[in-house]
Amino acid sequence: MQHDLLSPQAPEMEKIADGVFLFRSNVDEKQFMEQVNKVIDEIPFRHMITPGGKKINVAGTSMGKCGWYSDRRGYRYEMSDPISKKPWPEISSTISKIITDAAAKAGFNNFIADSCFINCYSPGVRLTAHIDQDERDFTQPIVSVSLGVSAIFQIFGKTRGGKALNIPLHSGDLLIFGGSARRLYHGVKKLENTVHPLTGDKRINLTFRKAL
Ligand SMILES: O=C(O)CCC(=O)C(=O)O
Repeated sequence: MQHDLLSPQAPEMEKIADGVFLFRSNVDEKQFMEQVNKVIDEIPFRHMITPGGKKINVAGTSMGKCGWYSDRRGYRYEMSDPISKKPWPEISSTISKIITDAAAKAGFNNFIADSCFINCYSPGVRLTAHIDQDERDFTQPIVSVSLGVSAIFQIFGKTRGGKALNIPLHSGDLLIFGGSARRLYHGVKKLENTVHPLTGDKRINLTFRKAL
């Protein structure tokens, strides 16, 4: 169903599928972008490599107690940046509360993210279908915030192929997937070559997780 965001009937949260909840235009984009800028001043976006030696086309960095990392040694969470040896910048208490409150509205009480991976997509870049499975507790949801250029987020099933549920994500949208959707394959379609006032030709995505 289409909702007019300006009408009083526009829901704050929409259940898209089992375990998948969307909050349209939910966050203050500038506030989140300021947090991203603080992080990249400390630990800039970088293209990691897969354990098999392939470059990951989406550039990334992290904030929180631990950060997701990939190199020849494998996919894992690291307590500090293996290259600069710096601890990952903190998730501010204001942002942490916004994420915890949104998760609670979707039925995931007491979600406290200890890690946030920040993805930076350039035009033409896509995120191949994958499952987030380096975290310890899969009962904890994933909370994802989009900034800048819009993209199509895709949720597949328990296997990589097949028909996807396509969810257009715009700047300021907050998406939660947990419960029965937590371990489904998901990815992002190729980013269009267009610009957004907040990020230029880039899309930034913040993925909040409880990893430890
Ligand atoms: O960019 C997105 O919307 C999703 C990111 C994602 O799936 C991930 O970082 O695992």
